[in-house]
Amino acid sequence: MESTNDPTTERIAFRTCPLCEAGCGLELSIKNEQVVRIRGDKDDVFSHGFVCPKGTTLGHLHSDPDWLRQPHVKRDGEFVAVDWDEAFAVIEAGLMPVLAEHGRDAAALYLGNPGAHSLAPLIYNGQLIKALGSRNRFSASTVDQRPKEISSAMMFGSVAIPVPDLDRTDYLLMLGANPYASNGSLCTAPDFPGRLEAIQARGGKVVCVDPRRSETAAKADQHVEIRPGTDAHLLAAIAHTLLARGWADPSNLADHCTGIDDLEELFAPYSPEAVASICGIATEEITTLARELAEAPTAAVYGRIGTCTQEFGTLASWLVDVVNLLTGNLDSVGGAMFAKGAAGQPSTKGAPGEGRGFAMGRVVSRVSSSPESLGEFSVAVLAEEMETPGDGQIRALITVGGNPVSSTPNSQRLDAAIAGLDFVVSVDPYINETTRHADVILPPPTPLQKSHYDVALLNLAVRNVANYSAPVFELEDTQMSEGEIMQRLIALLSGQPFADFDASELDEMVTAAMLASSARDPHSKVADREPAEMAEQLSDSTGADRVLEIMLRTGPYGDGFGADPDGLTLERLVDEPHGIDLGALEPGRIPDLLRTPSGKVEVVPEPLRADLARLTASLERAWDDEFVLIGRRHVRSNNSWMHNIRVLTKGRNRCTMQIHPDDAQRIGLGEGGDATVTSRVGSVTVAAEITDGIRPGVVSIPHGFGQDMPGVQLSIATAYRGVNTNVLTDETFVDELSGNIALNGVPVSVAPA
Ligand SMILES: Nc1nc2c(c(=O)[nH]1)N[C@H]1C(S)=C(S)[C@@H](COP(=O)(O)OP(=O)(O)OC[C@H]3O[C@@H](n4cnc5c(=O)[nH]c(N)nc54)[C@H](O)[C@@H]3O)O[C@H]1N2
Ligand SMILES: Nc1nc2c(c(=O)[nH]1)N[C@H]1C(S)=C(S)[C@@H](COP(=O)(O)OP(=O)(O)OC[C@H]3O[C@@H](n4cnc5c(=O)[nH]c(N)nc54)[C@H](O)[C@@H]3O)O[C@H]1N2
Ligand code: SF4
Ligand SMILES: [Mo]
Repeated sequence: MESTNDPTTERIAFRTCPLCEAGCGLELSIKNEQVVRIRGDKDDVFSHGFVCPKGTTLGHLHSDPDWLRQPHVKRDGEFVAVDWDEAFAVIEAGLMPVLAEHGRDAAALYLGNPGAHSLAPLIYNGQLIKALGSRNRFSASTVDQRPKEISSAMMFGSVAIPVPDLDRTDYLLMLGANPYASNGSLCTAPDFPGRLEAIQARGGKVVCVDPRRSETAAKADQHVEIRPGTDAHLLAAIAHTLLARGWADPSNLADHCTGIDDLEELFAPYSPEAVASICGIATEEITTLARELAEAPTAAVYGRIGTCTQEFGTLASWLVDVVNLLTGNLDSVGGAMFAKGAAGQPSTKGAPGEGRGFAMGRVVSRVSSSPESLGEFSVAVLAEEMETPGDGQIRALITVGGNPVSSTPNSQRLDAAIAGLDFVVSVDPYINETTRHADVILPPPTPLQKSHYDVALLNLAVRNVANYSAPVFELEDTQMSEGEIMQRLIALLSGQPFADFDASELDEMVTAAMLASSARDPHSKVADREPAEMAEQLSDSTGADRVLEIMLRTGPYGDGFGADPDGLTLERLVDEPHGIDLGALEPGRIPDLLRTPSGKVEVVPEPLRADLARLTASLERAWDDEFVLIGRRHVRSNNSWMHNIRVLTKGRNRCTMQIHPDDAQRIGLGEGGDATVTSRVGSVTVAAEITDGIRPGVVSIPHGFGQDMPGVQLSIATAYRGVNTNVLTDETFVDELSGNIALNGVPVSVAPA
């Protein structure tokens, strides 16, 4: 950052955009402490100047009058602004007695999506979980990527998710992803659209499997208009074809795999003929996809939200990697590869090529025995755990950057359940659908007031890069850093007397613990070193930055506290505001990255073998729902929380129900006419958008709208015409193996309102 003391002189600052997974570099022009312009940072080592409409609005977000700048507590049903000491005192007085009387499980924690994009939650959520000590932990992951995490962890032993090698592949088969709108997910690739066009420009092919002609499908070389929820069938048929025709060649990994030989028999029932009418895809088209994947010099299959948030989500996620393996493209240049982030990558810790593997369902939920995975229960059971009396009933809720009332299924039920709780705390900047129920809201500073490093997303990137951003603006007097908010919450939950809170003492404790644990790890580059000697070498970083510094220095590119003087440090990153390029993804990460007990890729994990029976049974199903509901995203939205930015919401209504002309005509629905959509759990009335860009029998409504609930204080968002599609999604319609919600393929009826 160029600094000047005269605020009227324009200054330039660089930072990573935290809004979506692309992590674009931004160049901000600032005058009089206001953002006057944001554009893409053309020198960013990864995004090279790309920016989307959302990224340019960070200044608007920063100055949004509805973004809370100090804590709020509810008094007589109204929110009033208070200072931080008072806010924490109210939490102490309101929450701690609930825990004392009913036990720690009486409080639930819900961690939302911005926690994957914000350094403090990334660093402190784990400690918050420990300090709370409740089994009732939930997150947005079970309305998102949990199936992929599970299938990867079962195959590779830790949550190491392969990403398509976009910049080198010759053939990309993408299912249930629309990066022209989303800018990519579980695949960090700024300017994802440009990278797709580059595949085409170098003579490669892009195939998009989607029930809608999404922006991505429209640009692809081929659009496969699949029936929602049948990606696992399609992929199993592709695997079947590769094996039956002798096109499979997994020889690059054969020595490191166990179970490959079982695949042919397992997929025997899935001939293209057997699945064609289920998927709504011609037999020859399926065979051709298999042949093209096998013949392409390099090819990658990539599945995203449409393949996860559906009935067979874990199977579909697993099959993506099975097909990549069978075509010889797993862990291979141009195929599906593993990123090696500079910090926070589980597969670079511990002994290479061995581990304890992955287990789930170690505990089950109290009311309906839903299995835990990665330490959490599915949000499917959040409402019932609040409603059902008895030992272990949830009576209090802590949300950190989450809006479950908008984002999770059967919203109206969860809304009512949260309204009945004894105490709610939200670490959140807005008074929205969920936080309107809070007794205390602890608002974090705006993105431009925080430091940033993508601990999670850079481990899913199509290049190895590291990029740190310093805060652009200082905190106002009434604000507290998100890290300190979380540290104070952690201290309070740990029973530390409030007056004794000392952030620097906490930093020392965390530092000592981290350094000691690295020194104890015989595979770490600081094995057997003296923690105190390393601590002396630390910069003056504090809080989350301090933790990041240790992660970077002990990480795969780190300086190891002097062991490798050319290695990465936080200070080096601070000096490179455009980021540091650490090179293209490396092939041959297997077997070292494996953490399975066998030391091999578990090609057919037992739970997936068992779940295949469910898929096989579905081959006999009628598949004749009148209508099924799916979602979609628009480039100007960001889940439920960016509709308060006027420049993003102006223009045409984007919260419409897309429906095919034949369907609209049959039920007597005109363009723009109101349609009533009804599912098992709820009903909404929404404007129809008639388009032949959607499969007959399918309707699509985007999520994240409907901010007009009483008590919401989002002046622009509440005025927007829109409905909450999660009033329709159904908490009992899940991917059974993972418990992940099937947000797509929900049976609904549609009629003119
Ligand atoms: N602009 C914008 N960007 C975002 C977000 C946002 O809200 N707005 N959210 C961010 C988040 S949290 C995430 S997780 C990512 C998600 O990123 P993506 O996975 O790219 O999500 P979508 O853009 O919703 O695209 C999903 C596509 O799947 C299709 N689909 C639905 N059901 C099925 C099915 O059964 N099978 C197949 N094959 N396709 C199906 C839909 O029609 C849609 O086109 O986006 C991130 N980026
Ligand atoms: N029907 C349907 N539903 C869906 C989806 C879908 O495709 N279809 N997609 C699902 C997906 S992929 C996801 S990830 C979830 C998202 O689910 P959630 O994470 O529950 O919801 P978000 O809309 O992302 O809300 C984020 C919350 O964080 C707050 N916030 C914003 N920035 C910050 C910050 O810096 N710090 C803190 N502490 N808080 C902040 C916002 O005010 C908001 O309350 O939604 C899911 N819901
Ligand atoms: S694509 Fe994502 S990261 Fe890039 S500018 Fe847009 S919102 Fe920000
Ligand atoms: Mo997500």
